[in-house]
Amino acid sequence: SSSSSSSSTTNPNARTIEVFQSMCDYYTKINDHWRITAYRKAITTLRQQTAKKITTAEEAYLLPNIGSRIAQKIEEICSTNTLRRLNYANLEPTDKVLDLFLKIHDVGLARANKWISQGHRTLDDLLIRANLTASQRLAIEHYPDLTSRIPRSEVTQLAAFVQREAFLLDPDVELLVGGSYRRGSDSSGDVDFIITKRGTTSSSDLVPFMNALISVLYKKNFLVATLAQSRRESEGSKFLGCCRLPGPEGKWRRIDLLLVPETAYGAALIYFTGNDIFNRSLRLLASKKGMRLNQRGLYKDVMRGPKRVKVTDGELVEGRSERRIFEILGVRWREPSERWC
Ligand code: DCP
Ligand code: MG
Ligand code: MN
Repeated sequence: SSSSSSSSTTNPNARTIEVFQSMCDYYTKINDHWRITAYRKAITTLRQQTAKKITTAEEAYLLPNIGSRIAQKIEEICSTNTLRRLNYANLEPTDKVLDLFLKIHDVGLARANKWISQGHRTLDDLLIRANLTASQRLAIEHYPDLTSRIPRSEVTQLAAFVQREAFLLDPDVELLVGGSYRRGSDSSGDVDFIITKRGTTSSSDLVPFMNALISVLYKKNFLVATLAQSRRESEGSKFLGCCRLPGPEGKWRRIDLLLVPETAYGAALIYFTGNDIFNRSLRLLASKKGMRLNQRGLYKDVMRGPKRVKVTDGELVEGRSERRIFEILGVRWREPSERWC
């Protein structure tokens, strides 16, 4: 998702950004493009206000890309620490149910509306009466855990646990946490591991390692669920599941393991560092230059038909190096912390 909270450099507007992000997540789920854009632009502006907390509508309105309605919301957040609109009690009854269902991991608008049309109104309704996949059932049973964000310090601990076990299996394998964590976020929706090893040319080279890692992490009671898994090269080899820190306090957290050959590491780093908007703009830029960027590499001589529809794949120009991809695209290097959109 696009979720992210404040930057770890503790921006004085962190709370406002966090509330706006929740609004953004909600509007993303219900496909309200106009509001998504408005909140995203406001978040970008607030991120740049690193020296000053914006507290009044007047000063907010003077900033770029902030209209009068958003400006009023900034003031409301600063005086009440929240937004009435965000408060569960102020949503329309049908909105409340929709909001509840949309927060279930991997549930979109179509699925949520279908459940509502079938008469379901609560999580218990779903657990008792709806036809659920195993993953949906797990996501609902662990709803409070899986819908709360993971503090940065906990992501660091979760990462250390995985990295330790990985090192014991194969010290040459590299595991890096991408996603919002690599962008410096104070909290994350999940933990995104990008896994590679020197000398690999296909993600299937890493599948035996991943299988061994998953098995040992289950044995240590760190992994608690598998939501999806793919070992095929075409879809990218990955594992999506849930994990928890040892001890009674350990909450269920979403974890993604992505296997990447060294030959595609740079392109994969760009993709899995995000954010999604930043990725979209880099891809569009590549396409305007007659190239194509995806999580495997930057390609040239891509044949395109009408409406930029790709006809041929083209030839790989660069996959290994993140920096080289930026250079070839002709864009200045952006540190992960500068890739918020
Ligand atoms: N990504 C993308 N397009 C998507 C989904 C993901 O480009 N539709 C990329 C960019 C994301 C990265 O994958 O940054 C990881 O996806 P996440 O959903 O885990 O998003 P983040 O890590 O950025 O945020 P969160 O803190 O919510 O996990
Ligand atoms: Mg993530
Ligand atoms: Mn993820």
